[in-house]
Amino acid sequence: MPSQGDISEGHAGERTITGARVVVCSPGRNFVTLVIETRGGVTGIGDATLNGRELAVASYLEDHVCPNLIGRDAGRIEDIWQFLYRGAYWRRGPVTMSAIAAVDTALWDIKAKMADMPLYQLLGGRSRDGVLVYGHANGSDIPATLEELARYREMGYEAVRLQAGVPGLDTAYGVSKDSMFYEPAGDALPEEQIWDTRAYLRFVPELFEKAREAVGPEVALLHDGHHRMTPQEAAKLGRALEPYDLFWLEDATPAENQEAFRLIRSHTTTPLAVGEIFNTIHDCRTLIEEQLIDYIRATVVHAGGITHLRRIADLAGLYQVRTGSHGATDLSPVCMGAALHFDSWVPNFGIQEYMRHTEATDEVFPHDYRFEKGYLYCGETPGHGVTLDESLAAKYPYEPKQLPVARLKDGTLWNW
Ligand code: EZ4
Ligand code: CO
Repeated sequence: MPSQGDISEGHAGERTITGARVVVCSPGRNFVTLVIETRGGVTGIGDATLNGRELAVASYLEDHVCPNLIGRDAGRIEDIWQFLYRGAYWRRGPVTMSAIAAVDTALWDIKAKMADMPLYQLLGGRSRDGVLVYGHANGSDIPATLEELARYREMGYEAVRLQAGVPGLDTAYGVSKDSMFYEPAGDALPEEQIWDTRAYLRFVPELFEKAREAVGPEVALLHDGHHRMTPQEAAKLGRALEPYDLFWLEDATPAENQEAFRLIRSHTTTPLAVGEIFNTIHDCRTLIEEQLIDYIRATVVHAGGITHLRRIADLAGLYQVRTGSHGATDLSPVCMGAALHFDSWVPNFGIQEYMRHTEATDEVFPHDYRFEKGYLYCGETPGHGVTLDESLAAKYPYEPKQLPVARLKDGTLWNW
């Protein structure tokens, strides 16, 4: 491979990629991790988890990406990114972009370790001391949700997302049996849930009215519409929630049609967040350039790694759109570690989602980030600060699990 220039850059032999392999494990839920090894002995890891479609990314990496990495210079992060993006011919998509993200994250980990610096230093250094996070309070009804909210306040959270069971519906997005570890991916085949938007719209304003009464004006309160409303319904909800001063209303309507947000935006001042399922800058270009949203939720693992997320954040910064990265538990601690370095640097940071991983997950992925009084702090270990205990991971083999689906009362398939 003559074009890689690994002779001209000194010490390049040390950086030559000698191994790339995928580890799939399920310490409570499935995670896909890419491990890249270099001749000099430095290794890096990247998260490649795509909830409910894990093995597609594992195969994409094992069968199509890893063979392309061997012999390349691990220091050429940008060139490898471009090679994997343009070189596949087939661009974009969650499987491709999660695979690229895993490579990118592992290479940034390696570069930072070789520089003997925490990753945020390579991005330009800290813009802030700690990363404001929001936790998830959920309950089967309003009192149960408010109890959870109080529990998060006791733990020190300054920002809390509220989701509650809707009267008349047996199940609702965001509400589970074990509230501390809400995990939507359940069975090998999708659970079917029933959805009724009108029942939901009648209920949600009351939830936030009571929550605001309970916690006062300062606490940031968030809500996730999870793609279920039409633009008109979302506009109506945004307006109804204005008195309760939400930090954001997330995924108010599906966003394949970015222009759909014009209608919502023209009717409400409730801040809007979207983007957890986006995988490239093209998914949010109109949303950002027309200032149709306030927060972009793309994250390291599903949006092409640090290299691409930085491009999205820089575009967003031009339009006063801030970051609010996805941080559900189906993103592994590896993604969280990398995201916290990104968040510590990115000038237009807004907030970071943080659902606590289970103890089993934390043991499989030892990390140096820590939570204190509503903030997460990335550590000072060289790299992104997250490792993989492979022998422990081997004790938790892959388990087929998929996300639920939602249907309307008449059986029509809806957005979950
Ligand atoms: O449902 O990541 O804001 N957070 C979310 C998540 C998503 C899951 C899907 O795998 O919407 O809880
Ligand atoms: Co969401």
